[in-house]
Amino acid sequence: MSLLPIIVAPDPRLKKIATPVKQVDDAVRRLMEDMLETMYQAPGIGLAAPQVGVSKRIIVLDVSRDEEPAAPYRMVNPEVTAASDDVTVYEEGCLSLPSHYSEVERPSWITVSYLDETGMSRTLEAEGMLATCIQHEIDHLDGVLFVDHISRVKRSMILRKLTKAKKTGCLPDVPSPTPAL
Ligand code: GNR
Ligand code: NI
Repeated sequence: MSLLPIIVAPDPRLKKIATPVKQVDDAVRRLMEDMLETMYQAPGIGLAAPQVGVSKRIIVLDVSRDEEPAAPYRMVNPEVTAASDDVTVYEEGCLSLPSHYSEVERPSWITVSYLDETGMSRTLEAEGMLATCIQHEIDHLDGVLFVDHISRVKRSMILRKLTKAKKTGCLPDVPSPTPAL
């Protein structure tokens, strides 16, 4: 297992629409294990492949509390198939927007379909923090960050501060992969 560098916004790699996975193979399973290790170490409650520079529709999450047993989810090609009309507001954070938090309104419960790590099709009904986190992670697969759900003024302020932090070397610079010749 290995830790993967997490990309911090603003970065064009966080704005791309990720590609569906064709086969849940060993490479996909290994990536999900590395993503879980990276997420737990951060620490975070979710992580999407585009955040580690992989433009594929893969997310991992674990919203269990510290005193509870670990409850990792590994989801390939996740899709929200139903969502409640009623909404809840959570104070959201994002590993790609370090040190910034904002209240975001999302459907209170959702039904999500996905492939698990064996390639088996599954359906999950989620509410509370789990529902919020799944929606936050699927947003990443569509190039959407939580700041895209808040006012333009707040969004610009957060992105400007992150740009400045990167320029002053206060945030790691994750190198783009060398293009293949
Ligand atoms: O660690 C995280 N916490 C969090 C809190 C509220 C709503 C969503 C999240 S997800 C975030 C990790 C992350 O950036 N996942 O993409
Ligand atoms: Ni995030």
